[in-house]
Amino acid sequence: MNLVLRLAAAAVVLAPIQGAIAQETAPVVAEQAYSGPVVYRAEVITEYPHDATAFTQGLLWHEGALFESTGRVGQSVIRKLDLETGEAVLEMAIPPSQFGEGLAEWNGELISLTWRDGAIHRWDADTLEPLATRDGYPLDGWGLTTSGEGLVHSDGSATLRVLDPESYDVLRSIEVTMNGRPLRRLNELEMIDGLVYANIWETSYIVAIDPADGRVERLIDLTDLVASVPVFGRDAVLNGIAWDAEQRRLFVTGKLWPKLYQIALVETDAQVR
Ligand SMILES: [Ca+2]
Repeated sequence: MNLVLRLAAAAVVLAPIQGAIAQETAPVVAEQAYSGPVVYRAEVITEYPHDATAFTQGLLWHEGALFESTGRVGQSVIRKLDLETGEAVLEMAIPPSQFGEGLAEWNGELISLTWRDGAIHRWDADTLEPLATRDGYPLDGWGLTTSGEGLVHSDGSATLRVLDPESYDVLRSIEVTMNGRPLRRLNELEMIDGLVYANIWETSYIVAIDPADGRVERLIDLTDLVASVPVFGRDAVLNGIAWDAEQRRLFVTGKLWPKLYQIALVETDAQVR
């Protein structure tokens, strides 16, 4: 086992995240001084309804409302949600042949990715009217958020890319590492207080990455929350992070989850090895 969460005296193996760690790298010796991420657990503050048919790919908070993008061919939409009811206030479909992915806001426009269709769509954030589409984007689209530099894009690998928000040119790449090892499967993203938070696909973990050097500074263990969600099937994974910067509220949900949660992060003594 190359990744162990040491919680008090007990050692707990974080098996689900091991697939995200590149296998070619050597395990870190457990006796070394700890330099890994600070581990947090999540405390649920409030739970809200969420459309259990929504294959959530992108989630963000903008001007007092929640916005979501969903995936699956023929079912992919961009929607503005009422937080209290989970109902869509506005909804627009992306072309039915395309598989929707991540969502970000930039200067009053929403920008949405597609998985392997090469299309990046722009939408008016007030009306969700489609504004423009760029075809031919060469990479997988997974997650998207914004930083002061531009867009931050994930493609399921351990590499984040900062994109020019107009041309989508890659301005720079960020190689993400945890304890010195590449961390793959970076999925839905959210910029919070200078760190890029990322869902790790098919795990119960969110990490917070320093965009300057790619180092994982925080690991949020949502195992208990995920276990409490009444969902079935391997696709119904934790995915979706939104940050209300004004009220400092952190929201998470998952694909096909019937609930969306406002959570608080509680620091623990656990360590990731
Ligand atoms: Ca997000």
